Amino acid sequence: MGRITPHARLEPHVQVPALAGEPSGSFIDQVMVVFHPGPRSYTGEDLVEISCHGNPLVVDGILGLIGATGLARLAHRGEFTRRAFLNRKMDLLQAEAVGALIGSTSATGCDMARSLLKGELSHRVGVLRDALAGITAEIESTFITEEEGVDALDIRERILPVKTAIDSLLEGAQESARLYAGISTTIAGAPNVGKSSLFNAIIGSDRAIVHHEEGTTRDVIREHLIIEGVDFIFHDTAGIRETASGPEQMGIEKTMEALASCDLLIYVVDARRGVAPFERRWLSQARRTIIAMNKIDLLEGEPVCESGYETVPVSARLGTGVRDLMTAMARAFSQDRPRVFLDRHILLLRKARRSLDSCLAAAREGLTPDVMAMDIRQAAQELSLMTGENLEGDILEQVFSRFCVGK
Ligand SMILES: Nc1nc2c(ncn2[C@@H]2O[C@H](COP(=O)(O)OP(=O)(O)OP(=O)(O)O)[C@@H](O)[C@H]2O)c(=O)[nH]1
Ligand SMILES: [Mg+2]
Repeated sequence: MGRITPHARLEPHVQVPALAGEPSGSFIDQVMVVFHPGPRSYTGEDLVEISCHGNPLVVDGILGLIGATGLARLAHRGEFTRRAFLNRKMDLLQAEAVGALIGSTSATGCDMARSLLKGELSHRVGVLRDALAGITAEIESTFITEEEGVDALDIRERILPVKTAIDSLLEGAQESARLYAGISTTIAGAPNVGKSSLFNAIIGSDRAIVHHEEGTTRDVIREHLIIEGVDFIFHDTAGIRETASGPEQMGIEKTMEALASCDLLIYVVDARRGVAPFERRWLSQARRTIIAMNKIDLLEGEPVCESGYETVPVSARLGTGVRDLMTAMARAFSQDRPRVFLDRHILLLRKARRSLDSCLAAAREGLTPDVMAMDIRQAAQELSLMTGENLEGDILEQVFSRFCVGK
């Protein structure tokens, strides 16, 4: 039977070179092994890690060697992290953070996942849940001792700060899922204003075709760029005009779709002409808009700014103002990163908030503390589900089935 033979005694947490192969002498690879005895391992159980050369055939060979012993099987999706969670090495929020970190395709997304992994949200949610549990315990003890206890006003005073804290966690949560994936940015405007030139100037290469004739760009062109730590996914689009027909019209329809679904619109105008009245309705299509007043090198005098929108004068041809535009873009998205960005967490926080709202409404209607206690208990329960206490198996299934094999 094949074996993995270390060249030295396996000390805990010390990497040792080893030979993976058949005792007869044919070997598969020279590997490194490290033994992590529980509980000081990722899963909390005894764990051996084998590092081999990065060829899938070598990996298959070693897995075959281990499988042939009949002592091991391949892990299921997320099984390592699931075991770590079940062995209390991390709470569910942190386990989900591992999945989010592995799955992130953007620097911002990695940042957000890391803060979740560090346990910042776990700590905050834990404090809020304990506060709510404390209040219900107090209300309930009044029933038993029949003493004069907390009244509705007291409860209201103590619930309000918890609700405010949940409100602040949920602030920006809507946008956070997009931040996690990267800011979808559309460069749009009338034909020939210099959209493709600006796109090229921003990404720093001649990716899109630039031409003095109108209607050059037909298909949406996509590029990814990190600016001051924020990920932007740029789309250069066909010029919008109302009288287009044929393939140009089809290009414009794609632009309109991109406008409505993007997180940021860079609307390019020719500084000599400014924003035409018919263009105002495009400007308001997007969630956020920055106007790039292009071709300032051809302008005599000052550009006319469109009120209500941040406007940056640029010359895509000379590169003037392009850095200012990029800084304005990053600034629009680089405020405090929202801590809550996974749907499951947003949903549970909203439910908890709803229960607290119902509790506050009960206080206003003069209902007794026992009615309020039910709502508070419910809210505490939602927060417990966030960190993974009292979980049903199917929630674990949902969380870990999104992981890849081997984590
Ligand atoms: N002087 C000057 N010319 C520019 C500037 N930006 C673009 N141009 C010129 O304007 C013309 C059109 O540029 P494009 O970048 O193709 O414009 P576009 O908006 O992508 O055009 P369509 O895709 O056809 O809608 C080209 O001849 C560019 O060289 C600028 O800042 N200054
Ligand atoms: Mg173009």
